[in-house]
Amino acid sequence: MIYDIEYETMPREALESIQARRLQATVSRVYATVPFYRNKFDEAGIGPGDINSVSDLPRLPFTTKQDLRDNYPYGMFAVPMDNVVRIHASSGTTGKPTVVGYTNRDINSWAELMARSLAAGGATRGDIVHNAYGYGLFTGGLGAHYGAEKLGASVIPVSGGNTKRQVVIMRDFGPTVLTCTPSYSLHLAEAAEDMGVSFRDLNFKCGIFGAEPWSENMRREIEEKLNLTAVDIYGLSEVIGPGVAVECHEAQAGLHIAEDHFIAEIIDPATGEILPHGETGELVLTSITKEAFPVIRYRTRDITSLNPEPCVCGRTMIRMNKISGRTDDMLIIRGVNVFPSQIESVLMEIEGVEPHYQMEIDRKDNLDTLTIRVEVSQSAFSDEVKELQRFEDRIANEIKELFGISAIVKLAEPKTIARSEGKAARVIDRREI
Ligand code: DLL
Repeated sequence: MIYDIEYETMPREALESIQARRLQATVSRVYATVPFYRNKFDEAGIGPGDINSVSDLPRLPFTTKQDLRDNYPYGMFAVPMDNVVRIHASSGTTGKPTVVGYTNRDINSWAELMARSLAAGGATRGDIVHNAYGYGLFTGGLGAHYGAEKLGASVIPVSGGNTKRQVVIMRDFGPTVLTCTPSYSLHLAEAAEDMGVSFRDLNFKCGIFGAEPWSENMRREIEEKLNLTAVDIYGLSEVIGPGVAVECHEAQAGLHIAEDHFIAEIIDPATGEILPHGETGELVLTSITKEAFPVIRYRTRDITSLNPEPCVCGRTMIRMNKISGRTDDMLIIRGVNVFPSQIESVLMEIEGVEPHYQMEIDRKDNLDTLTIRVEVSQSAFSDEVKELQRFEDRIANEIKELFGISAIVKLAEPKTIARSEGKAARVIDRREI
């Protein structure tokens, strides 16, 4: 079902004129209300009057995570606190958290976007949504919650954690839609199995999974284990939260960006140069409807490409490919660039390997070493040391062949790698550089 048929299937020309008008209004407003933007624009010698169409966007300077940190906590807000009704923040694992605000109208647009996203994933008002995204400062829980209510579905606000209790709820309450991180969905599947509950007997038809990168092979694994259709949802707190882009269940091939609210560009992360459609680079987003916390050309650090091809679902909004990683989680191992998701893809191809793994990077005598700890299924986990050795060698060889990296592969016993309740921690980098 298409939730907002008018906007989601709007002819491109009409969409672009709406974008131009909204962009102009946003630029004028941030210039008038946020000293950071006014200074930046002045420095670049550009004013709101110079922005007349979407093609003028590249004339504006970028905004970075550091800029948001420098204005911690409320310096980037474009409305007085009186008009702010909600505050969220990013986790801040790499420094000060980023604080973001919403007006009443922002909350409403976000709920609309999430209603659209859930509908794109296959949900309708008759559904029961088991929402296991974390509630709190993280945008996942409340974002999906408001969207499910807006859609008219029934939402179970279970949040993350307390996994056994979640399985009981899934069995007894009959939810039909699952919302959580892809890694947590697998944790739920495993817990259910341990408790003798089979997903084949549950009522789930679809899952809307995001907040962390996951490969196509991981999707297959999830669809198989949870017996549902899995779609990818993308977003980030700085821009609004989840709902910036979502896959449609009809095609499951790329995430439609909500272009009536956000304008997307792809740039070369090293030079800042704009790349044409189809080329891979860093996603840059500009919000064009937000009131409390507008962002102009925000560098997301997420790596993807844009696909303007029409989609079978009828939506006209451009698609972005699955995020392959972040500019800051790209591993450079002895000079070779590789994203954790590329290694995940290789692992998931191998029979007997479970979707639970961790990469550890160390530096010994100035040489980087990559150790991949990966779980194998009970049946593949054999006591024969020779067998295990062969299995490890096979994985190491595949990685060597594909990426030219020598990895040390260590098979882990089933259920020994820590499970996550939110975003999975796949990489432990112990190098001190
Ligand atoms: O993760 C918002 C969200 C919640 C999205 C629930 C989807 C579902 P942050 O905590 O600010 O917000 O983290 C944003 O997470 O820049 C990406 O690096 C990563 N990310 C989010 N969605 C995806 C995805 C939420 N579908 C950061 N695929 C982003 C890959 C994702 N990475």
